Amino acid sequence: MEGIVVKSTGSWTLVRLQDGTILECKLKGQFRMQNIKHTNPVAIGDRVQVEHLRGDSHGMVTQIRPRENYIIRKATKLSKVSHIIAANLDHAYLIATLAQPRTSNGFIDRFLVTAEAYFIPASIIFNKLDIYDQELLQSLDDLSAIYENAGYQCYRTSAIKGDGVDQIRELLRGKVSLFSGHSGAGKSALIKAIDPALNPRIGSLSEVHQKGMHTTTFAEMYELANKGFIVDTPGIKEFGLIDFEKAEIHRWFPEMDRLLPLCQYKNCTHTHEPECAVKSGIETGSVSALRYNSYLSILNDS
Ligand SMILES: Nc1nc2c(ncn2[C@@H]2O[C@H](COP(=O)(O)OP(=O)(O)OP(=O)(O)O)[C@@H](O)[C@H]2O)c(=O)[nH]1
Ligand SMILES: [Mg+2]
Ligand SMILES: [Zn+2]
Repeated sequence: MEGIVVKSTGSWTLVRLQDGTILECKLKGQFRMQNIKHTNPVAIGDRVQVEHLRGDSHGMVTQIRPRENYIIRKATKLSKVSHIIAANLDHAYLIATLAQPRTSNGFIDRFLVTAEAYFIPASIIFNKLDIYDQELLQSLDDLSAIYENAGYQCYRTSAIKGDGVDQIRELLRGKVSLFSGHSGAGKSALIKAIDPALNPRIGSLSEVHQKGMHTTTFAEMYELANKGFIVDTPGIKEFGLIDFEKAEIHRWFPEMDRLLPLCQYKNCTHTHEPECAVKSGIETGSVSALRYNSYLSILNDS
């Protein structure tokens, strides 16, 4: 039988079979051995072959189909092992907030760079709109302009009040999508708002730090009423990048990559070189200094 992995806890893998039933499965031992670079041998969204003996309460994953794509990160930039967040995705959404807890630009850019490098279309959803004051609404306008100029759609929602939720529901229709972001940004609350029939656990915020409480502990794929699939993921603190070559990093900043043909040197790193189109772009405003600083920081870490 064929199915899609909808949850994996290490010891158990839940597979959604073609008829929609969910079967608890074990993994054949060989998968654990094959994939030592990754912490997880099977990822959410993997298409798998399952053996299910009559009368048995659980099945066995016997084959993992080659992935069309996947998105991956390290827990921190120093980690040796990487984690495949999900596979076979149509779109990845970063759920960001400007308050409680604020999502940093560095985090947003590392997420976007990874999505670019793994060829997964990405967008940003700014959630918790209901708690932004005038000043935050102004910085939201500024940030959205920066990211839209770079080529990323920005959306605004309040999972609590319901603003913007209809639009997101339509984006997810018939697609396999991922929600990622910091703990407490409202990934699970947004999923609940999109499809009230679903019951992902929604957390609280710690009173003192206004940070999330790591409520979602395992990634899980939910089926929406509109035939979309959405992967809810545990909040992450850092988006550790997978070893990039210094020379390739600008390729994952689309607005900088576009300018490379205008740089004097074909292998311009946009740092010290003369006649650099990216650096003049910062002066004329076609490249944001914020994004350029993220680029430098990633370059520096690689
Ligand atoms: N004011 C406001 N609060 C929200 C909104 N969305 C979520 N919250 C609150 O933020 C807290 C965290 O929400 P969750 O949905 O659990 O956050 P999460 O991103 O899934 O967090 P993890 O599962 O820990 O990664 C809860 O107290 C929610 O009620 C929103 O749009 N506005
Ligand atoms: Mg959650
Ligand atoms: Zn350059």
